[in-house]
Amino acid sequence: MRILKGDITSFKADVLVTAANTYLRGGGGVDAAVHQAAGPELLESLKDHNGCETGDAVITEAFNLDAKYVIHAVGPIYEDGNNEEAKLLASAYKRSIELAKSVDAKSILFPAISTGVYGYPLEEALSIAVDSINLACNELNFLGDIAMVCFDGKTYSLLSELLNQ
Ligand code: AR6
Repeated sequence: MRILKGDITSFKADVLVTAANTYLRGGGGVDAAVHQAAGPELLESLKDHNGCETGDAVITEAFNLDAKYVIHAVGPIYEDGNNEEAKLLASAYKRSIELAKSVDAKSILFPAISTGVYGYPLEEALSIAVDSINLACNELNFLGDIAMVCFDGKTYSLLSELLNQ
């Protein structure tokens, strides 16, 4: 897994993952940046979907983004860690890789799902991200390139430490 720093919309890949909410009608954080860069057709195309469960994801075209598809993954809102948050976060990553594989994508960019507005403790969320991505790639035999895009310095340095990079 590679680590990139910056705005996810400034990088190119077959699939760009955004951190969405269950309504799939746009939002703040990384989702706002993705919708802004993709253009209004992204929101239109999401209207074909009747929302998305936490821990699941949906795939759309990428419109004006430098990508083929956008995967809208819904991570958990962190409460106290006793509401299946870890399982749901891991599932959001796994479902995204499953969907990327289903369209034969060769490269995926992930943001740090749930670590912004949804309040997941950063270090724990990054460790779950790394483990669940590795596990899902093995289980699903996904051989493409995966990068985590870190928007801020703290996320970047914690992830670099976790991955010994
Ligand atoms: N590129 C990459 N990462 C970014 C960007 C960007 N342009 N902007 C923010 N991040 P968040 P969540 C990082 O809040 O916690 C939305 O309103 C950010 O620093 O975007 O899963 C949705 O609609 C953090 O590390 O997502 C939902 O309602 C990470 O992306 C809710 O927020 C995730 O932060 C989802 O909350």
